[in-house]
Amino acid sequence: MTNFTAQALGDTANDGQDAGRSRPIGCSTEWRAGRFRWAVDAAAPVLVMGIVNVTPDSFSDGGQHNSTPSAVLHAERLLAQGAQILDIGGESTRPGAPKVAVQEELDRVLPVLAELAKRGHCVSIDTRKTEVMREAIDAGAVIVNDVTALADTGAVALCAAREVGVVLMHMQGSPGMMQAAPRYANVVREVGDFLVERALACQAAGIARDQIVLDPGFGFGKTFEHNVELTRRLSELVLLGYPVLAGWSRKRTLGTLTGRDFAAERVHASVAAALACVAQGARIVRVHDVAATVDALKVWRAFVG
Ligand code: HH2
Repeated sequence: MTNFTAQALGDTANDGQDAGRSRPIGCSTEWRAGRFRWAVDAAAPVLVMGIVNVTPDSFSDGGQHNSTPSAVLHAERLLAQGAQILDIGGESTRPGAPKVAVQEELDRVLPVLAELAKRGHCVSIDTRKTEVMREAIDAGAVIVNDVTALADTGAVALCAAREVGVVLMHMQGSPGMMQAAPRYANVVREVGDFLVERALACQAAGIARDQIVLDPGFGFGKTFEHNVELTRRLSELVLLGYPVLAGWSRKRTLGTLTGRDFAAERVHASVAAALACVAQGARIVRVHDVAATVDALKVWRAFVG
């Protein structure tokens, strides 16, 4: 068991106790007094965040939904399959992915996001850029999902002022170089410490605790061994007391484990990975294959918890 920073465990309140239970605990999204919250709720099912990449080059679905009508159709399909949140992204973060200019990213995501928000869906924006966050929130996004944990100038202040939910993810390095030579003395401890520091910085800037979700960032500046270790010990991050999001969908480590070179062939592996995380208390899973994941979670819930 890793000992995270003293601050981390000092204020986990009831969340920490819940998270320590042996059975998975759900989480829901809600708007209360005009504000979005992650409502941690023992009775709620695990949330499924469906991935909508409006990009030409995402590692598993690049180019499949990069026109507004096809992305909206895809999103509606994911909702029909049981997704509760739609995560809209306009810039690939795969290893070595090129940077996308702000305007280009906005042109990709805004029409899709605005249409889905107009239809009343719970929409999250997957971006690293404060400018994109701002316009996305104006267009109706209620969650900011950032693989850099709101590192961009003004991002924390913006999310605090606009009272959106945030997903703070850990990444070592940046997508261009992150897989070059990731190194950790103790990967679980370092990821946990980073996430708690970011969560506390967000809280100090005015983001409410119940708007914060943590994510270890599988595949982001981590070797195969780091990813396996983090997954096997995810319950230690759950004990930090914030809802944890697991984003294993179709990633390369799953290909290594199964011998599947093509990302689209990693559906079964992704479902198994999602369940391994849920078994340890993850409350949100970010997935491409919503139907398969939802079926698995229904069976899991009936048989396990
Ligand atoms: N993974 C990806 C992108 N965004 N966000 C969070 N919170 N957690 C993740 O694990 C995560 C993420 C990479 O997956 P994908 O969006 O399918 O690929 P790409 O970045 O190539 O578009």
